[in-house]
Amino acid sequence: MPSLKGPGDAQQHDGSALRIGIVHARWNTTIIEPLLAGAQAKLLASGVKESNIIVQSVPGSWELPIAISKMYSASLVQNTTTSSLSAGDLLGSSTTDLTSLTTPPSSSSAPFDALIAIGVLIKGETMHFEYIADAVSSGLMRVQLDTGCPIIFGLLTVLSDEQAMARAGVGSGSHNHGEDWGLAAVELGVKRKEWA
Ligand code: DLZ
Repeated sequence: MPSLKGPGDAQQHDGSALRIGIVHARWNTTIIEPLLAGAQAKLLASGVKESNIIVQSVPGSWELPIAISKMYSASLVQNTTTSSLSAGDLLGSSTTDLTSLTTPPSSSSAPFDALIAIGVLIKGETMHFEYIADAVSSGLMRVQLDTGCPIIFGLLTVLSDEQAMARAGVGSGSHNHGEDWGLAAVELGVKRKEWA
């Protein structure tokens, strides 16, 4: 019997004309890595060119909204000037680790069609989880509505390591939610062009 959860039957969308940005937190790296790989795999499988997938990292999920916001506005600057300014230049070295750029520089200077924010919050003994989950969710939604750029919500908010692994495709029978986020980015990127 098919699962009640999930986005339903996968829609096929051609991502070959899209430029997609990913910002991921480094906190809980062992869970982040398969999620990131799953998202990248589905972007590539949908036809997004490797050179049009830009990946940056930040220390933790708290930093995702500002990094996503700056990454998007930097791509607008790139598109409207002949400057060689990179998204990382605007983000500033104090908040991002540019050495973690895991893909070659983009061949395109077009604005991003969609962005994916990836983070993993695992509940601990304090209120940290609640504050960060709430603020990051609101922050990402704000950037999405303010810019009109789809921001895919790749923030796992889980109560245990086991729940995190089950959602990152780690272990038998588990499902990698990063794959769903990659497909969602392509779908929203294509639809955004249609809505324009
Ligand atoms: C501090 C903190 C804690 C306790 N837990 C997490 C977590 O589970 N997942 C995550 O992505 N980040 C966590 N952080 C780090 C914060 O997001 C942030 O990077 C720091 O507070 C610095 O602003």
